[in-house]
Amino acid sequence: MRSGKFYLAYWYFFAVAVWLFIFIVTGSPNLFASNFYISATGNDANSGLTPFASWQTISNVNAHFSMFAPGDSVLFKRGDTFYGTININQSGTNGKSITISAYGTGEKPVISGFTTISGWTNEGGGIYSKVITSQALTNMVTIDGKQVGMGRYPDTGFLTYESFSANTSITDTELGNSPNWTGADLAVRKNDWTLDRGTITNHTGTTIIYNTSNTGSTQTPSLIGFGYFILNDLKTLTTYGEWYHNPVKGKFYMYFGAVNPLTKVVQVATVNDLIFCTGGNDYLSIYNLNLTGSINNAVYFKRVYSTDIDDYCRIQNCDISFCGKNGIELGQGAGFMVEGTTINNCNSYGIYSYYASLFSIANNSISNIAVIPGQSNNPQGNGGLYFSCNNGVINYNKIKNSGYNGIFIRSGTLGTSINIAYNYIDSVCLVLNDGGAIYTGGDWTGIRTIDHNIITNVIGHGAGAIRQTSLSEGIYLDEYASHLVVTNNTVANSGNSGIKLHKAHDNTITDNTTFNCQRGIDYLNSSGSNIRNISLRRNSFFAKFAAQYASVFSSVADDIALFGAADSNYYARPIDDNLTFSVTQPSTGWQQKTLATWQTFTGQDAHSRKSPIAVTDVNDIRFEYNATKAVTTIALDAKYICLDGKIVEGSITLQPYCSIILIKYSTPTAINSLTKAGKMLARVFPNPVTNELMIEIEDSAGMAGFEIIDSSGRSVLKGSVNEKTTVNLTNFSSGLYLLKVVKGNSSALKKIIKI
Ligand SMILES: [Ca+2]
Ligand SMILES: [Ca+2]
Repeated sequence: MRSGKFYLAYWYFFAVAVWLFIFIVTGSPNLFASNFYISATGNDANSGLTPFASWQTISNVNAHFSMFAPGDSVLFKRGDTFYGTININQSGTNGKSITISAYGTGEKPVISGFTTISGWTNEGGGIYSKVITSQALTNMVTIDGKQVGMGRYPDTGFLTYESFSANTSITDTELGNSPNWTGADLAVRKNDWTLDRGTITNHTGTTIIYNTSNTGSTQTPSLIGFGYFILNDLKTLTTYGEWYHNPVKGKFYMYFGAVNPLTKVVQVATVNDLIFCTGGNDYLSIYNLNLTGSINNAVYFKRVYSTDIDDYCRIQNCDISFCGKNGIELGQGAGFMVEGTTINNCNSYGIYSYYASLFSIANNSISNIAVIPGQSNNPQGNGGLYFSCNNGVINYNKIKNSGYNGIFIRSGTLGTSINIAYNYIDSVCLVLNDGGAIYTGGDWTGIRTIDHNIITNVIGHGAGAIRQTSLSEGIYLDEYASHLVVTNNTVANSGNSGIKLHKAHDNTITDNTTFNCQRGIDYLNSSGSNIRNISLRRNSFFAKFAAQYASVFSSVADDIALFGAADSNYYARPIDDNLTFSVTQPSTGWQQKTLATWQTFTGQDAHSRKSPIAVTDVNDIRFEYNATKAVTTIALDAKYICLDGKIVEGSITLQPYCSIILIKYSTPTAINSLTKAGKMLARVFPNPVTNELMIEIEDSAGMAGFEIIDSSGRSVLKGSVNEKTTVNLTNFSSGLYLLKVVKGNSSALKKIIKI
């Protein structure tokens, strides 16, 4: 029988081998290919076959697209801007991709769907308008290069509804008849993870009836007290930058107030997608383009039918920005690659795939995704990456500022592997709650590896929700998540947990670090007896503040001791290192436990430890991480102790995608010194001791021996010290002990009080 580890390696190498093959065959030059050139100063009557006979427009490219052959390239001139949608309707072949890219020197060519507004009409009241041509209701507007949200009421925050009827109406006792919002849109928070949007079909008095058929949402509010706001109505335009677009009348409005609109550059996305492909075309390469300003997606491989499969499509070294929906959407396909690409300011996802296999998403920078409430057409979800997938890698990406999840992975069937490693994810769940920087769930048999990711600032926004606290997690193994290997990750500053398992089973969680999270590790079994076979080893769960827990275990059954095997972890809260476990189960209710009582309760964590020392000031705790590919050196302003008891000073080095927690360390005072004839031999700290006793030899050269003798004169522990060592006295009875240290011909004794 093959071990899980072998299995994982096998499939990983398989995936890499296939990728290398794809790269070699599609990356080789095609001697018989044609290049077609397009420049802003070209002429569509030209042949397009040389830079001097270039075409001029995207529409001319589209008119010729069906004549392009495998291996052909469509090249846009660098420094120029082109408006419209490139419609792909041809496939390359294995080794002869059809390429859309750049030629010349300078900045990447811009494929833009933006219309820049000039010649405003003053409508009075600070509102200006402009007749524009747009393919649909726009969902992306910028002022001076910064995205501004659709006009809304109220301008910020949420109103609260006091009752609701199914998925069709809400009643807000503070809402009046005027203005009447019939015909506007309703953005309604229905639960922690849903901000739905629908058209208001009737507004009478305090009640709004709405229709969410356009989003397909069947969600019903879970409780009263959630929030809502109104948008997509001219009457909402009351503050600078708010806009309203009426595509039926072809008119765009913006509120400027006293600001002169001529002093502002306003751009409105008027094109649905910038690169569009449907019907299933393969071997397409998109390189070196700047794609900006779409109502929907910048790059869209559309899946209408299950036969719309776009295989071996690659996007590399592109800059994608200001997408009303997704940066890149792949309906379905194998061999999908997005690398070296920036994706900024999208209202739904950075990259979304309904189904991908053999994919590689690497070295991309994705930021500001779904951060404007109500601007997404998805009632749930949204975020950096969404993949329903088998066999692929998500490596070395940087994801910053996401309205909901950072990376969402679902599926992974038997024999497949999905590797999410070396990503840096910062500031997620800014709009919705109950999500994760890395979120996955489902009882899938393929192996998902989450390795060496750095996650900082998991927010879990409470705006519009009843619950004003975070329910968001660094790494979230939600319902029935199985066969995950979560290893060497760092999660810092999570409003809820660092790592959460909700009814998850058969997972390995090793060598991770959580720092300054409300809950370091969090097991929640909310029904049945679902959490089993979890291996939890060598992790460091570090609570910075006294109100945080190193670990939280709760279950609706008395089965916490059956969750799996746990050992050699650090459960540390040096500001108050006692009741660091929160445990809830039916027979005992909620209890706080110390490491020692946890060990007794579960029989687990025999070699797990608390903080090596206590602190009285959290400012003595220092957390460092390295979210780069290079080893970094960090200068230290003082002497520090690591969780394993190692003392460091001067500087330390951090390996790529690693972190370290340091606690300021003072050399123990004289009351802890062991002396022989007035000469310092060793120090011990702390004394009195609760759990761990540090023995430090004064002259670090050479080995020393130690022995602990109890009050009856019995030797209870012996060991050796090379410079220093930590001795765990957790399981010792309280009372007086004698510590003997022997070095060379010298020995010294010290009374130790165990409390
Ligand atoms: Ca407003
Ligand atoms: Ca109300």
